[in-house]
Parts: sequence; C-alpha cells; structure tokens
Amino acid sequence: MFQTALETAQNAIGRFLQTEFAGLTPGCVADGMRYAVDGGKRLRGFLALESARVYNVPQGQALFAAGAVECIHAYSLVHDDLPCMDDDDLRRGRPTVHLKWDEATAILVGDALQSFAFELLSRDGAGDAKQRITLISALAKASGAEGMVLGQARDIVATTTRAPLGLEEVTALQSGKTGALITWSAQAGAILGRADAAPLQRYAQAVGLAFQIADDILDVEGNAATAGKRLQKDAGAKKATFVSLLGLKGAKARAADLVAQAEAALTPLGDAAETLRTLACYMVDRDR
Ligand code: GRG
Repeated sequence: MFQTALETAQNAIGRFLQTEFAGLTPGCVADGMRYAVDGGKRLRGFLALESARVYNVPQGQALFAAGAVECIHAYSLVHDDLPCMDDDDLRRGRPTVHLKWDEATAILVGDALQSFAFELLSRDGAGDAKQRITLISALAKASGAEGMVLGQARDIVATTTRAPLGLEEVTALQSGKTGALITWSAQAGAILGRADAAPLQRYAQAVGLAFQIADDILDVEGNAATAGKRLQKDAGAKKATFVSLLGLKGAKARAADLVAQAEAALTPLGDAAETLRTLACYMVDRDR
C-alpha cells in the first residue's frame, strides 16, 4: 500500500535524523535543526529511498541520501521563511523558526542543516568513495548557485521588480527552485545502484514540474489549516505562476500531462517502480 510505504519511510527518515542529531551540542541551533526537519511530508527523502529500492540498495545505506536531502530542503524552507525572503510566520502548522527563536538563530539553523547534509553524505555508510563524491557533487550543484539558489534568486528578482515572467521563465525558475532537489533525490537511487540515471532523471523532471504546478494550484484552491501554511500568497504578490499563466483548468491539465510523462519514463524499470508511479500521482493530488 502506497500510504503505508510513505508513512514507514517518513518514520524511518525521522528516526535516522534524530539519531544522527543526537551527538550535537545542546542549544538553540541543535533544537532548531530538530524542529525544522520535523513534520514535513518527506517526499524528497521518500523519493531517494524508493529510487534506491528499485536497484535493491539496502535502506540503511539509502537513508543517508534521504536524510541529506531532507536537511537541505528544511534549510531552504527556514531561510525562505525569513522576513528578508518570503516572510512567513507559519510552516507545517507551527511558527516558523525565526519566530520560535529569532532571525539569527534561523540563519544559523539553515546553515547548520546545509553543512550537516554534506557531512551525512561523507559518512562510510552512505556508499563507496566514488558514490559518496558523486552524491555530494550532484547535491552541491542541485542546491547551489546553478540550482535551488539560482531559482530562489530569480524568484526574488521577479517579485521585487514585479517582472511579468512568461511560461518559459517560470518553468526555468521552478526547475531550479523546486525541481533540482527532486531530481537529485531520484538520481540518488541510480547512483547508489550503479545504474543508468536517465530514466529516473526524466521521471523526476516531469514530477518536479508537476509538483510545483500542484503547489500553485494549492495556493489558490487549498485550505490553509490543512496545508499548514499561508495560502493565496501568489495572487497577493501579483506573482506569475502556472495558474496565473495557464488558468486553473490549464494548470491541472498540464500537471496531469506531466504525471503521464513521469509514468512513461518509468517503463524501463518495470514493476519495481510501481510505488514511484503512485508517488507521481500523489505529488499532484495532495492537500498539503
Ligand atoms: C532559501 C536558497 C533558498 C531556497 C528556498 C524551497 C524554496 C527555495 C522555497 C520554498 C518556497 C515554496 C513554498 C516553494 C514551493 C514548493 C515547495 C518547495 C514547497 C514545500 O515543499 P513540501 O510541500 O514541504 O515538500 P514539506 O513541508 O512537506 O516538507
């Protein structure tokens, strides 16, 4: 059952991170790190575990990749929520890190989570030396100046200058901001399985875009209490989104089309990729 597999993975990633954080010096940074990784859907970590499972990689090994990507994702949310960025007070139904503590702590929590992700990937249990270097280098690229940070910077420039972005520009922005980490998560399984990453890369590119379209739809149609974050922010900021560019109906059709593309990309992986097929649907059909 998909839901059981997702919950089992969410719990395994949570336990793994709490164990790994156990040695941290007690204080607000360690507490903030625990707080920041708690409560999310852990879809990127699940994607890493599931893509690794396709290639029979032991879960104990894949958890290093899953934990690392969840640390990077949590750092990005902590920094994105800061007043100088998206200025949010609610994340996963709880006060954001800079409100629970303060801005300096939130910056340090994000910084520490980012370093911790790479520390995790450098550990012996994460893979052989070549796999660890490949994972580290690919995650640095996906999260850095040519990936997530670039997407975030483009978003900030577009928001502050109220630049009227077109579909191609919004797609490029989102492929960095959201897509790059999702693609890394899927690729991680192929790296650990010493397999051709191309099918999982094609899958993740389609799923990453579909996930972002779903996020734009959720911003318009979702329920803030269920989503655990403020909604209707995009229209308020007059932001170009897939919904503003394609309309609600068009955005839903595009997301469905991308799910079909993602499913087709998994054909070479056969039955082992069944959960990844369901995950593609779940990523667009979610209420939080
Ligand atoms: C600060 C460098 C830097 C980057 C921030 C990820 C990001 C870039 C910003 C988050 C803003 C946002 C709402 C993006 C839309 C898509 C997205 C990443 C949603 C949150 O991911 P989920 O739904 O969150 O997987 P959970 O809480 O389940 O982990």
